[in-house]
Amino acid sequence: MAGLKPTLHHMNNSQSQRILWLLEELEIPYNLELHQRVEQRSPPELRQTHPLGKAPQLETGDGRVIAESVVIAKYLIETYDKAGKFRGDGNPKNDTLRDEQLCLLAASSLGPVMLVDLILLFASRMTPFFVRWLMALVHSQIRTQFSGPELDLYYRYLDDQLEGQDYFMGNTAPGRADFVLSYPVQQCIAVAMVDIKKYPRIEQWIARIHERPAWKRSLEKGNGYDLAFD
Ligand SMILES: N[C@@H](CCC(=O)N[C@@H](CS)C(=O)NCC(=O)O)C(=O)O
Repeated sequence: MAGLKPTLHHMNNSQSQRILWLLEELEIPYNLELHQRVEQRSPPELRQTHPLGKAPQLETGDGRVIAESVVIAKYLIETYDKAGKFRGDGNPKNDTLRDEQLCLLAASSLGPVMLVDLILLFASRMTPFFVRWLMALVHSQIRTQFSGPELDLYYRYLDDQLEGQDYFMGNTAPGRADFVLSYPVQQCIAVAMVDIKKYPRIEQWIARIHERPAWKRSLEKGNGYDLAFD
């Protein structure tokens, strides 16, 4: 399996940046297909490789196409990280259960709350000018009563998880949970959904990621990573 050359279908300004980053960290040969958003949506050609038509998609090289970032990251690490660099630092607390829990928190807990808030943000922008204030008011009420407190709960939890370590999976290198969490955390910051200053360990974690040569290379190889959507 490790002899296969995977192909990443990557789209600009999207969560597939985290998979591109992982591929660069793994330092393996891979093909990169760059796709461009069309009016914020994925382009039709992405439906030719997978019926969901979203990014990221990973062609494994043996006829299989994997969707879902969490699973793509799992596949890539299990297949190519033979030295175990991205599987935790050996501290028993940074084990596979923690990795799984943090990945699911990103995908099933934090992600949906972020999506609710993002949809309301888009709704405000799409509402005709003369009634936009009304949509903005609804958004503000929902943020005060629901998405704000929920995001704060998750961010405080995540900030605590970084106590005494540089990455969610330890001190030596990022693990799958770090790759997976990098997108929702950056997305919330990009649209000012959270005040990152309130979560100093997460702020330092993001800065640490941005300093990694593999992250920088992933930005150079990709086709843009602007999550502000303006
Ligand atoms: N749960 C999937 C979500 C994939 C997804 O929704 N990707 C977005 C990019 S951030 C997309 O392709 N959106 C365009 C569209 O749905 O038209 C994952 O984790 O990979």
